[in-house]
Amino acid sequence: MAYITTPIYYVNDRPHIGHCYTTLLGDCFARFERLRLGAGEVFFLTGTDEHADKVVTSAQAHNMTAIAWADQNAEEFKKAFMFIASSHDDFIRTTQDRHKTRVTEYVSALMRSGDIYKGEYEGWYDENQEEYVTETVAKDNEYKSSVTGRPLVRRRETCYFFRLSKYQARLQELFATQPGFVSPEARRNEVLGRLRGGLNDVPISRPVTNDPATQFGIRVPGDDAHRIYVWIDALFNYLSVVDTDDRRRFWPASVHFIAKDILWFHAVIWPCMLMALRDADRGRFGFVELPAKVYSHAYWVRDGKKMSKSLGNFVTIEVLRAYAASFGRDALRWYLLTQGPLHETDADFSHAKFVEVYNADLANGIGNCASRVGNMMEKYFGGAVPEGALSGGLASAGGKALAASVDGLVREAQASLARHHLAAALTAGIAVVRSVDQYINETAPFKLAKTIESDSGAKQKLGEILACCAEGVRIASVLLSPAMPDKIAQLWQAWNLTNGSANAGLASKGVSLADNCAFAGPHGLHRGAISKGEVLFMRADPAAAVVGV
Ligand code: ME8
Repeated sequence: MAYITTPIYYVNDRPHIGHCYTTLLGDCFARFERLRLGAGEVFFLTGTDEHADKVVTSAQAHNMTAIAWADQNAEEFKKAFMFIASSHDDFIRTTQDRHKTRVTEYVSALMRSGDIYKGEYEGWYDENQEEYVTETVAKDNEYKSSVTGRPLVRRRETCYFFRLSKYQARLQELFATQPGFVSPEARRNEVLGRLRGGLNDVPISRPVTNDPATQFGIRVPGDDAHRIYVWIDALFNYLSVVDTDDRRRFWPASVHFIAKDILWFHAVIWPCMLMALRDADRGRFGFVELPAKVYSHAYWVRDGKKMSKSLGNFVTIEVLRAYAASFGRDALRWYLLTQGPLHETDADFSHAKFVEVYNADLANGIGNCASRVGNMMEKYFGGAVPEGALSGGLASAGGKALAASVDGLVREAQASLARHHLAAALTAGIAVVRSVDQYINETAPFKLAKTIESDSGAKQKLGEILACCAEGVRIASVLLSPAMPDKIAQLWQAWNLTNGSANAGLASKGVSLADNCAFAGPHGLHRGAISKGEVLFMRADPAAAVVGV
């Protein structure tokens, strides 16, 4: 069972590369998990976070109601995720009743148990911005508003708190007993460092006033004068969506993909909320185990600078669409997935790098290799893998070496996946292609083909070599399919693999990824009807511009 989530994104504006990236990570990982476990065992969730003040403010600026503005932007997110071929099983909007009812239920349970209580909040308030700022931010700005420069005022108000402090010891135990709870390591250390400072209870409500921004949100149960703070509302989405009779089996989440900006909420507040909920009512919430992992990636930047509205340097959906139009959607996915900020370091979106990676991995990599092998198979054997050729090929020293190399890379890919190192898993797929290329160079089937008219032994040998090549390409295609679903589907069509080996549906029949990818194993290409098909990726000219960018 696997349950994979992305953040739910604010609908104050349209989606950009950052949002697409995290959803793409979730998608690629979900596709790998479906290969490993079968489609029915995987649930992948993305969606939008709507009850934010900034949604109301930007709606007002567009002369629209908050919900109409949210509707419009939620549609943009859906379209963007359809464009990148996200395979999510559900799309949650926090303004949906199914979510709101659950949040009310969860908060009520926590109020009953005493982990949510009414208290007084005191802090530095920016009157113009209508928000509290933390002590650190206030101090850094000499107790003035960072926006208007006016003095901050000390303000007290009644609100509801979550008893976070009570969970400090249990949270520390979680970090000790589940060292992989937060990844990568640098992010885990960051959280541990902050935890040493101790945990304070956190306000989880905002007062409702005449200002429309304060009226958009879920009310605190039994107290209409307060609404639930957007973050508490938002985090609960991960649970509310699967808290139904048919989906509860998916809980707990196997991985929450997020970026480093929202790590504290996911690594600290969220697990404590879940512990509190479980304790509040074991009968109802006994199933609420803790998530296995919070995976926090770094940022996409442009020309070394963080993307921001004021700098106007966002890689927009239009830019991404232009790349997809020039190179294909799978090429865009490949670039984002393999060159993105998956680990600690930020990644630059670079045209030169895009073209370089496209040519190396795709046009000259899987594209060229599949086409060479498909062409020869069709030309010399009418596309039919000769009977016994794969086992024959495997008996030779070259075949054995190829099989060993491929099997090693498949293991490497699996180990990388277990650590959520998607780029490494995908790169292992390309390394399989490189092994096949090397085997082709060593065995020189092109040369051998020239002698098959006069030498029947040569024809048999050629069949054996090509069967081994095709088997290598098949295995590479399985490992690459989560990144390039369109192109690999096209290849499987041409190679007649949709109903047999390499089929993503094999897992549902109980075939493990390891067995699916075993070189010359039971699901290997022992037979087949391979046609050369169309070129998967045309070589790109590094000097050519991308139309629309
Ligand atoms: O924080 N590089 O929503 P949000 C990489 N609603 N990823 C980026 C990015 C960048 N430059 N910019 C944004 C929120 N992201 C809350 C989340 S979850 C319960 C509530 C991605 O619209 C990344 O995944 O500000 C980041 O964590 C998320 O968008 C923030 O999206």
